[in-house]
Amino acid sequence: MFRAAAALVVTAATLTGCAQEEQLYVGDAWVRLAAVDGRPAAAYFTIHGGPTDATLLSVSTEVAVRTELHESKAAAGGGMTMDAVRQVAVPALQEVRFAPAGRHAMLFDVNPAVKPGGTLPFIFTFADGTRIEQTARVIAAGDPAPAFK
Ligand SMILES: [Cu+2]
Repeated sequence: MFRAAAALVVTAATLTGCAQEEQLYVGDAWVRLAAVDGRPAAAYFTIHGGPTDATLLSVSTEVAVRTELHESKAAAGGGMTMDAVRQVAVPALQEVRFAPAGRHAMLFDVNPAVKPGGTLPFIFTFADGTRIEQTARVIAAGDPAPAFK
């Protein structure tokens, strides 16, 4: 009995002392391939701000020739339009979501060997030189967004 209780206390102390969730990191990354070959794919993810403000400069993957940061908006005449953005601010300890109908990374000239069901490695580069690697799940154009957790 006593031993079990002591073990629980140690576990709780370890979790509390772990500062990992306060570091800048990227989670829940996924890619929706285009419905038509040759059209760009889109990558979505959530950036979790660290202890200081950060600025995302680029997202890249070796299977796409070019990647741009985009932001979708409602178009004046109805429908959606998207603009390229040069950088995205990630305030300290805030979540910045890249999600359908909002911000995304657009992947141009994706290697046709990339198929739904796999994963792709991405590198996220920030203005202070930080580079974070994260793997994204790949889904088909018509698939629902994956549920994480
Ligand atoms: Cu786009």
